[in-house]
Amino acid sequence: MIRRLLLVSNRLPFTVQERRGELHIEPSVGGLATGLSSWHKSFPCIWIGWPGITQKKMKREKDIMARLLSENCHPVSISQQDVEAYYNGICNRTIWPLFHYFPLHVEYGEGYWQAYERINTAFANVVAGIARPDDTIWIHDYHLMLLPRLLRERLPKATIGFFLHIPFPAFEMFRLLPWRKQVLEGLLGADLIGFHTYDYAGHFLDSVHRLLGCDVGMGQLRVGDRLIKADAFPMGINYEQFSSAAEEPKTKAEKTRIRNKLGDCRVILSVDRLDYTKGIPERLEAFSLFLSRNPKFKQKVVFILLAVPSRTRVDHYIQLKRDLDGLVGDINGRHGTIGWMPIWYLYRSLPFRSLTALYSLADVALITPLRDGMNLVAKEYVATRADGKGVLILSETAGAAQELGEAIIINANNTEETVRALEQALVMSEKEQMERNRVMQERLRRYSVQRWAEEFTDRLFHTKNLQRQMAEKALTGETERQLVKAFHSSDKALLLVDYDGTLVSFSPKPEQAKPGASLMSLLRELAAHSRTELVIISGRDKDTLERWFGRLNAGLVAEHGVWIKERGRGWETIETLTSDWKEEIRPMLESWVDRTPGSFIEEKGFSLVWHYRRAEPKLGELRARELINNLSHSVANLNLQVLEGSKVVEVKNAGINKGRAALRWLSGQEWDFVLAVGDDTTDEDTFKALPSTAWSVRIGGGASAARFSLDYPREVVSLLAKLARGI
Ligand code: ADQ
Repeated sequence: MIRRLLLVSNRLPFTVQERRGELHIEPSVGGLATGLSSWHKSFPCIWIGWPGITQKKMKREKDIMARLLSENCHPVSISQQDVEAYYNGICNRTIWPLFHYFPLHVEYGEGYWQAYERINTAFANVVAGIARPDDTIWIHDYHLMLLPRLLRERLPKATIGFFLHIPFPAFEMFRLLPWRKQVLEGLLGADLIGFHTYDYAGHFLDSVHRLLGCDVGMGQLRVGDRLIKADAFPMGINYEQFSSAAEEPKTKAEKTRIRNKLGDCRVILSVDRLDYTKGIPERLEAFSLFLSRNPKFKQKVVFILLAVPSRTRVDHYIQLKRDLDGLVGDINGRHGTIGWMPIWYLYRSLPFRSLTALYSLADVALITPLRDGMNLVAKEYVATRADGKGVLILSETAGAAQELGEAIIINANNTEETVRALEQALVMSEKEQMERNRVMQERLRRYSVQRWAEEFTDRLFHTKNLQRQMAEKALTGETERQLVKAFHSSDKALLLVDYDGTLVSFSPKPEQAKPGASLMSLLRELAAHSRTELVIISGRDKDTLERWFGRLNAGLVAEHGVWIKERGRGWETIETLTSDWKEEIRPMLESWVDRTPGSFIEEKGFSLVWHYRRAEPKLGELRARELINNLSHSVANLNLQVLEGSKVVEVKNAGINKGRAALRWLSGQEWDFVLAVGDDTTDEDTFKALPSTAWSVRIGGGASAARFSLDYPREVVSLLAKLARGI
């Protein structure tokens, strides 16, 4: 449950504006604040953001600042110089174009980046100064991607969510950013990272995997001992507000006023911020071609192009404005007649009443961004049409297209397709219009902006709960003391310990993970004790284990149980195993090595292993899946099994596993203390073979039959040292 919410976004829900030398504060129109109005008022909420004026003015205008504070808005001050490098620079000249797949518009500059770090730090200082331990912190958008980490450093236990309102681009695009790792690390300070679509969430996880090498699966990953989730939360709108608007007398009056001006012309409408991502010139070209192809629509249709001024200090926007002015003039000049102007071009923001009046009279909404995180205008149009009429044409590269599949979906770069869509829309029967809209309206009504916010915060708490459960399983403090005490007071103790990933961390090459002198001396201490039996249960081949541990007074299990060596005895194999199957399987593995640079085959006595730790991670995972699939056809006939370890796929005789090998010790004698430690799926067989009183510890996260968990091999070594020290 939310006790108090700290909403952090670049802009506050109030804008400070200068009129005739005086500053006024006004609620920002549209956006998050309006959408969330009813939801975020149901509990204490503080908003942190930039009020839109410079540091100097903020200092001068103390009463404006006091008013903002009385509205629960905490301003972050930004100097004029930083507004340039941060807002007009890195945010709108670097991140915005790159994340919207406009690499040629991108400007990189070290100065921009430094401003980004500075402003994110300024935000962190303000938030950390306000935050209390039970606050929920929800950070919004691309201006603040470093903030989650900066806050995590200051408030390690905080509940932090992050939502990105623009697309997260595919790896090939994202990798172009010089500060790509810092951005990912910044975001990973959050507990939950939300995106509009699954594609964006997938792109993000893909980049985390490839650039930071983190293992990601099922939309989650771990950084240190913290679980982090990334998921899709398609943002909705305040449905009731739009659907009831058309019925309100003021909207109706406005609609009549506009209709009188239009006569009986059909209306095509588009509404956007004036931005090169919105595909406005392409849309106008398509409209022009539509008029040329369909002269019967001349004087019968009007295109109302509503563009809100945006980022007017950035060159590409200045140029776009010039181009549009020219293009609109061209088309009106070419197709217009006295008394009929095909394009009505409004370059301004309209109040809610006028906007919804336009939505409710437009026969067609032509929403064709080249790239858009979501696009709320498309949703607002459908919601406003309580009469069920109207046709939405929407481009597939808007996030909203994934939810509004009943619209006419087009590729905004395909002029022909856009023209055909306009033709189809203008002759579509009312029955079909209503059928399409009904389905979309139902969806939009259910998944409103309130629901979006609830789902996001619920999921954030759920992630926090998972973290807590993981922390409870962690073998620390009191539980660790109990384990050590139980061991020291036992008469007969059995220690079943895996090697790779448990006693030592993974190395790029298997032979590099040789035990060092201090680990060997610790193992010798444990093995030498008369009341304790140490068994190293590994997937390694027996020759390596013999070389490293042959002289230890310990039991050894090689190749996941194919070979067993009890204390003071020689190696024996538990079954009559064959290895002639290798000739059949090896060529398949070799072809996987050829297709996966960095991978290699390891041959053990009774198994073949394909290693892909050194391969490009994404390719490695993909090839591993393919290999397992392919192997499944061959192994059934040959009485073999396929084991998936950590970055390895191993083929071996069926019926062999570490659990079965462990039984050799477990069933042979009475133990009053048993501890098993391991790190991957092959160790789960050991855990499952243990009596319920045994202690079991899995290294790393993930579901496990083990009772406890530790994060790193160094913690296992420290635990074993505590056992050895008291002996
Ligand atoms: P935007 O790029 O601004 O938002 P959009 O989602 O369409 O794009 O939101 C625009 C908002 O401004 C709408 O609520 C709309 O009603 C309003 N608006 C637009 N033109 C207007 C006008 N002339 N007068 C008045 N109001 C107008 C970013 C991302 C989007 C994402 C949103 C929300 O770029 O992809 O959908 O955030 O996450």
